[in-house]
Amino acid sequence: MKLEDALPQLGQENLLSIQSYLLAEEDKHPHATGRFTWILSAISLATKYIAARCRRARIEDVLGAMGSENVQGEEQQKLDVIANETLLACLGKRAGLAIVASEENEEPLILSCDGQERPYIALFDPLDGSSNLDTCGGVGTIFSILHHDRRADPIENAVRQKGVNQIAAGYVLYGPSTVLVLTTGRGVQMFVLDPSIGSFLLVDADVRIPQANKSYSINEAYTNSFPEGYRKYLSWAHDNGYSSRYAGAMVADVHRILMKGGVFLYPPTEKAPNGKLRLMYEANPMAMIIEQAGGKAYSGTMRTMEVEPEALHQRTSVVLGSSDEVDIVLSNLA
Ligand code: AHM
Ligand code: MG
Repeated sequence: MKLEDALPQLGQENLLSIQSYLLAEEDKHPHATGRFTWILSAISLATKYIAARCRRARIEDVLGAMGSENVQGEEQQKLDVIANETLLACLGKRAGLAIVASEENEEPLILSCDGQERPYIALFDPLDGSSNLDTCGGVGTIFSILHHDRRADPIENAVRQKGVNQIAAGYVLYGPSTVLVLTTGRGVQMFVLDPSIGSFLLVDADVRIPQANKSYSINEAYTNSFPEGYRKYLSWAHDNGYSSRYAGAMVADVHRILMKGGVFLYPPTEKAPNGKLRLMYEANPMAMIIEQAGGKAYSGTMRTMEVEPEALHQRTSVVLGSSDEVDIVLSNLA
């Protein structure tokens, strides 16, 4: 008898948890120490907790602004702080991590200087698009994992690595369901949180972005302050039957593009001449996911993951999505 024949009631139900998936992957690497799996399991735990807090935010009265600003001079939402502390608490004690860096903290948190036993660095945006929470809109966590370079002096400099050095990247979208999208450099996997059992379950082991879709995602209200090439692209898209969708939270917008195709853009503006989004913990992890799914990701006319970072909180412009759609944008920027 085959296994499938013995499961008439379960049929095709998805019953592979992220933990089982990671352990199975670890098994394929004879020299794996388990530390990497341990770090990703901390992210899974933290984001389950954040999902629960987002869901109860109105009831617990933790919506709205904190009354303080983060390092970027942006107003912090109460849940930005809760999400940040949750990730720091879960990651901060995991063996294997040397440095943790967050959008919400000016300086990276150095967990230990003995790089030997701590080969990894984690960077994250704890709650991207958090102002959406007030209106029950989608928000997310974005993360990037790098190898720790023990030669860096001072040690803080170890975080400044190109996106091509990422060994894993992902995001969690807190929407009608909680979705975790992960890449460890061998394709893109998608998990959905089953709240009734508290596990992220694998629903797609090889996510591919459609090659084209006549859809763009941009804050079009800023059009007059975009560089000419972006205005030219938008005018071309208007004449060619494109539709527009913009949630105002990068995770929600990029997830839609990953699923359905299209292009996400955040160009330079007069207010943010280098772009608004952060290279190291927003643009780079999203670029790795999109490229691993078969799409493209650029900062202006340069591949995002090739940009040499000069600062942890550096900003960048973003053009990412279906390869054909990104090519059309780039042809207008040239
Ligand atoms: P945040 O990290 O402070 O939440 O800001 C990033 C967010 C992205 O999620 C989103 O793509 C962008 O800011 C929206 O900006 P705008 O309101 O200018 O369109
Ligand atoms: Mg953000």
